[in-house]
Amino acid sequence: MARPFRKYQGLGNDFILIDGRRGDLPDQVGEPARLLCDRRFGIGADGLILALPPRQGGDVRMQILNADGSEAEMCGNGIRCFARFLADLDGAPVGSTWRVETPAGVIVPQLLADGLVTVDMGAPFLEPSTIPTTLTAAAQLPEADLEVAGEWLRVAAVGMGNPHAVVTVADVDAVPLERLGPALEQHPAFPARTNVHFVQVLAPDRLRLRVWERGAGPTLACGTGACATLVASHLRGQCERAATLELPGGALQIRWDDDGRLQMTGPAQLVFCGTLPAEPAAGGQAIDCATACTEGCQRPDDCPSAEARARTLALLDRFSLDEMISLANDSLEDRTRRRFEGP
Ligand code: ZDP
Repeated sequence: MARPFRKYQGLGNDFILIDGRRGDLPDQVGEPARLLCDRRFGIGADGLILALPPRQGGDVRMQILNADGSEAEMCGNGIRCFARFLADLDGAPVGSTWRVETPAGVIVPQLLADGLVTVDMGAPFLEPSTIPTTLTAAAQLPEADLEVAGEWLRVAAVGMGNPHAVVTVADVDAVPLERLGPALEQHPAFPARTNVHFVQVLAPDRLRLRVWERGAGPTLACGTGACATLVASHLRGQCERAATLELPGGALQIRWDDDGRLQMTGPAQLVFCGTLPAEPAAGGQAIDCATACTEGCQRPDDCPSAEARARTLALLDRFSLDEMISLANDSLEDRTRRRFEGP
């Protein structure tokens, strides 16, 4: 069956969203995610996000697949897009909230005016085994000097459901992201791999950061990463509990409340709507009914031309033989010929 999808972006971090709240999506989505996210062979996106039926009393469940087909526990920019997606589908007004079940717990986005969405992202994970990381914490923040692609970096680890590594630098523009990003993503200190962030402190309430995402490479923004970066930078004494985080795709407002929970505010926008073609028949080949089914339908339970056949049968039902002959005689070609040759 052909399936509608929509593409959204938040600060240039872009996602394909599909509504599977009726429980009618296939279980295996890693390989399709990789293909759909491919920017040349597919639609193109940093990730695929599915809306699924809830399992634990929430309103809806969110599943996110990275562009490489791996599954992420959470996604900050993605959940803002997810809220906008649900609002657009259901006509939900400004102020609406959803309890969204994710592998990182129940996360609650709220629709604001002006295309903004604010999200209660929950409390950060600082206990090493929950991030997960082998780095240990002297005070609160797991941190160590690690050798990464031949350089020594001071790396902090923070979990937002998904893992993050944060490195403070004097100038983010000078960071060789393509070299250090993948090396730190796959460093043995992060057994589930990690998202990687280089941060430059501009002021106590202004941080600039560049992102290398686990499973997606360099992206223009990362919501969970912005939260993790604020937590690491605050615990390092470099910034306040609230700050503007400047990412390549734009700015996010992050606040770490006294109750320990993080609030993230930023934009989410619809880019376009589309339709995925029907999945090909089992075996990867679509059936050509005209040649393959001369001895009878090959897939009577799910015939790909059932709809066209039903339309034809309805037409045959509606007209008598005489009416059909006169219809055929009245074809455009015949009318044209009669105009020149006379009846
Ligand atoms: O944890 C991961 O594997 C990330 N690539 C998931 C996506 C995170 C994201 N960039 C965000 O905004 O939090 C979407």
